[in-house]
Amino acid sequence: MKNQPIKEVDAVILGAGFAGLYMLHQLKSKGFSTIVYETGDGVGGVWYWNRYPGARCDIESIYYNYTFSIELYEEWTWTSRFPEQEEILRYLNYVADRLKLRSNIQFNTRVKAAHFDEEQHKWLVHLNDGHQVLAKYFITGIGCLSAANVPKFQGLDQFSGKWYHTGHWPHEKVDFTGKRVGIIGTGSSGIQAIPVIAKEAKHLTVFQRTPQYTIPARNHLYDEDFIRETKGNFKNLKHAMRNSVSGTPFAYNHPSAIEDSDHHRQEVFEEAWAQGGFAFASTYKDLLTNEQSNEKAAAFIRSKIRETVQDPTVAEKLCPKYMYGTKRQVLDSDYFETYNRDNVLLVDVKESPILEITETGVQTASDHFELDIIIFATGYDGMTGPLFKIDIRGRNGVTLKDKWENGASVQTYLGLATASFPNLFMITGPESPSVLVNMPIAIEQHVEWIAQCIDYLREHDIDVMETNAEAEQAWSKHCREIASETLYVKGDSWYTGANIAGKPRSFLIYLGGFDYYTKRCQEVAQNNYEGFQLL
Ligand code: N01
Repeated sequence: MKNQPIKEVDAVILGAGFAGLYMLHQLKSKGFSTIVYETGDGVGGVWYWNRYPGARCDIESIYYNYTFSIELYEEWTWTSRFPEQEEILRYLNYVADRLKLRSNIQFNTRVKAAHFDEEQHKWLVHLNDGHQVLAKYFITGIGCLSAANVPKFQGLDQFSGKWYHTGHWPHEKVDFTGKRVGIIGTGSSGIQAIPVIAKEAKHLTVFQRTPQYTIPARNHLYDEDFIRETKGNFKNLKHAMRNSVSGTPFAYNHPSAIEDSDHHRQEVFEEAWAQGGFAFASTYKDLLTNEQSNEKAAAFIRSKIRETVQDPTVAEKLCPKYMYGTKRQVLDSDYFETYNRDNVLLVDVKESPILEITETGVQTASDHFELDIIIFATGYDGMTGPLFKIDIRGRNGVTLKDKWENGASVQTYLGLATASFPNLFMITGPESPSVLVNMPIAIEQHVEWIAQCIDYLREHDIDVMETNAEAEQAWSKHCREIASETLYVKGDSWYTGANIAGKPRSFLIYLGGFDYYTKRCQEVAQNNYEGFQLL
């Protein structure tokens, strides 16, 4: 491959999900030569990979889509409140076709490495097929949850049945009929899959390490009137979402759970429980800042679990004892009800850990479970994981992984850029609001900022843009200070990296509010990109 001419473009984008597609559209519209590299054989990103049974979104569909184009919003009609993966994937395919994006996407291609060439001021991007591409701008749109975590259980290679990770689900249907299935993990993915698989499998064993606070999604079909009204209200909706704390048009309803009366608080929680979705998380502003308020929410959910699950011993095992919301809020459809089925068994692997995978199943400290299929719903190496999978090197050949000390000292400016890595932009990178905001809205804000910035660089004939060490130190400090006032940092979750053995603990989500964050990014741009050196 060494003698092949190196292709050159203005921008290389990684990933053809929500982020990569819109970034491509923006840069194409502005006349930049751009190529997207995508590992999968289709568009969709997280919605391409996550095809497991029951996969659906936990943000309501009418908010979980692009808002940059009224035409796209009006032409597409969602069928239900929380659509299944297949429908969201169809939506992203529709967008790719409607905006004629496919010709700039190279599928089945993994970017192995990207090295900044200090002489040319360009990124040399290495592909898995041996080709190299030179790009002025290197933009990552690889999401925060794309590095699957399959725990290193001893013996997995000797298992004679089939095993799957939820984030790498096969395209063809996995048939559970007559099968003994085991599922490890009870996060969002496991909790969505469990009720669906239980209905099909002969027997389902759920290996739970930590129980979850999950709220009924209460999915339902939309009717025509609702859709008409929503589309008619597009401008207001877009304004509300883009100027909100969380990228959805919701605000917190009440200031403090602990200061409310017992009677009223119960009414508020009951109403939110009946409403389903993220209404519960928005009941009181202090659920994630005050431990006593938090415990009120936690106790309410535990009472619902005890009401639903018939066997009191099983119900107790399903009751979380840590602080509500410090792991991501899960939405479910008949999750706790599933434990009332005769063909479902809950195994507490904190009490009796998994020792190994055997040829025929799972061996815990106390029992052996015979299985035909094992499903790993064991989550992801979040936030830094997707970036560290690629050999990204900035100035002096230093890798991102080394600069950030394997995740122990991540520093970014606005979650968009990091010092010594010129002309690198991260869409929803560490220390941006990312996963605690409605992702398509967070993505739109980043993409528009990056596109406008690249346009500015062209207009002003600027070759290199690089954040200052002082600017990123200040931003990272600001992120940490805000996070330290919340209960998030006390939780063991993928938010804090605690789910991955040996991963340094850090909380890399900006919690100052999406609205404030957007204004800050706008100010930086208006002040000729203060905090960046423009050379
Ligand atoms: O992953 P998770 P996920 N032995 O990390 C357990 C988004 N998402 O794929 O809690 C035994 O939440 C682990 O146990 P513990 C959403 O943001 C959204 O479910 O670490 N168990 C946990 O129970 C979500 O938060 C949607 O003790 C092990 C589970 O595996 C994020 O993706 C749908 C283990 C992993 O849960 C990740 O969700 C799906 C081990 N060695 C995902 N290692 C929607 O939009 C891990 N576990 C609805």
